[in-house]
Amino acid sequence: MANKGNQDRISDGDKGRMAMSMYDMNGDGVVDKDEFRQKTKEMSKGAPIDDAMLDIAFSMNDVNKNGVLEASDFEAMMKMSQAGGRGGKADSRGPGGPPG
Ligand SMILES: [Ca+2]
Ligand SMILES: [Ca+2]
Repeated sequence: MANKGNQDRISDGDKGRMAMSMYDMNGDGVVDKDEFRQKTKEMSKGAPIDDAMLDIAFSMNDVNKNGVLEASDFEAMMKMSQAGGRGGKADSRGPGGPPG
């Protein structure tokens, strides 16, 4: 592959797909709530996670609200978090969210 000197040039779409495929356990191209739960619990290494909290996280990630997470959902999430955490112009938004 020819990617000399531009290793950082991964498009948002690619990042979205990569993030999605991390959660997509059965490889059907979408992440359903079950996969999301399983993967999140797996990554939390035994830390207790409320199913209710997972539901909230899932619906937050499901940007287009069709009940499953697709690459485009992850892409949209990434764009949102980039827009918020880009250092520089501080908005009058207060410091982050509440802890927990
Ligand atoms: Ca899947
Ligand atoms: Ca979706």
